[in-house]
Amino acid sequence: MKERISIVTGDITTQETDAIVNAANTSLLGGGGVDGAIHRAAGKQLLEECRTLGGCETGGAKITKGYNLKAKYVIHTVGPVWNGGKYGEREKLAGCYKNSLALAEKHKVKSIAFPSISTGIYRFPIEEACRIALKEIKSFLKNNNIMEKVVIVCFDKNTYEEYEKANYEK
Ligand code: AR6
Repeated sequence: MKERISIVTGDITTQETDAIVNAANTSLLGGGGVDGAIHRAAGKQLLEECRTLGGCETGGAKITKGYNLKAKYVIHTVGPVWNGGKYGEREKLAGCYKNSLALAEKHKVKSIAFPSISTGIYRFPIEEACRIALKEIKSFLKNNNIMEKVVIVCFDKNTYEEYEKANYEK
């Protein structure tokens, strides 16, 4: 199990996995943070395809092609904005991982890279976000033998350390 999960620091747009996950917003029409970086790297055809999708609910996921990226697919998911934890934020964040991985499975994706969903502009507390992410990834891998690699791409050292810590907790 642990050998199928890797935690790295870096830029998700350069990952060579079959799919990369985008931490988008409900419009799916681009934004700042990792979303902006993915749209810049993929090229304007990505936005054109996103326009046809009709947005996405928080916790949901939709798939597009990767265009100029090395990844064949981009899975766009919408994390919750943290508002103190009483608005179903944890369940919605878990939904991002569950629904992204289910879509990946449907498209026979063998390797996937995730950013740290919701812990940037959306302010989800990092420690709890890491635990939720790893719990969902591990429970998916337990029941799926096609997925060879799940990479968690951390943009900064603190995020990396928090995921490493959460990964060795259990
Ligand atoms: N590669 C990997 N991780 C990155 C990259 C990158 N190139 N760039 C930033 N991160 P955020 P959110 C990290 O804010 O909190 C957008 O405007 C970043 O350091 O991108 O889910 C959307 O359109 C942080 O650790 O996503 C939404 O409106 C993590 O990715 C909103 O932001 C997530 O930070 C979504 O907010």
